[in-house]
Amino acid sequence: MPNKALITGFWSKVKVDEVGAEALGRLLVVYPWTQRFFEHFGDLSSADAVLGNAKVKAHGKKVLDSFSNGVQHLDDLKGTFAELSELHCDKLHVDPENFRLLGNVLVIVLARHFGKEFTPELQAEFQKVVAGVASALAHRYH
Ligand code: HEG
Repeated sequence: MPNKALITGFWSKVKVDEVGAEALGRLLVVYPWTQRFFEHFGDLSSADAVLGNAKVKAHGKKVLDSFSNGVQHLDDLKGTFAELSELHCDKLHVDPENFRLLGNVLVIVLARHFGKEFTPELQAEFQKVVAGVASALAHRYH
């Protein structure tokens, strides 16, 4: 179980809209096959297009708001993400490996935004959170 006080204290400083937009944008640029789920979002033809795409920004915020809800429920990630796991598995058919990729991109974006403040200790705790969220979202697939 991650150190809850450390994680929630840090998370209160995270700008969810900015970090969410950048994390989803970078996912789509770094792992271009993830774009297949977002073809209806319009222009994803270059890194600038992806990072400037209003639908990507809005969806990144939506995803990170949901992730924030998980941060508030670290004791029950499975229950918290049960419905979303069904949605991503049964309806969206998102390969669960992508949840792990997004988690790691999120760690990189946090390191970029917080620099030295994102200490190795904080990263260690945070890796547990992203792994827990990815695993909860993947639950329906098992
Ligand atoms: Mg998913 C929709 C959360 C990773 C593809 N995702 C959503 C929604 C939420 C969400 C809250 C809206 C659900 C609704 O409308 O009821 N997603 C979420 C989380 C994470 C995640 C918390 C991981 C931390 N999603 C994820 C990944 C992909 C993906 C990695 C694909 C690479 N999500 C996806 C798609 C939709 C959602 C295609 C529907 C988008 C739309 O058309 O509006």
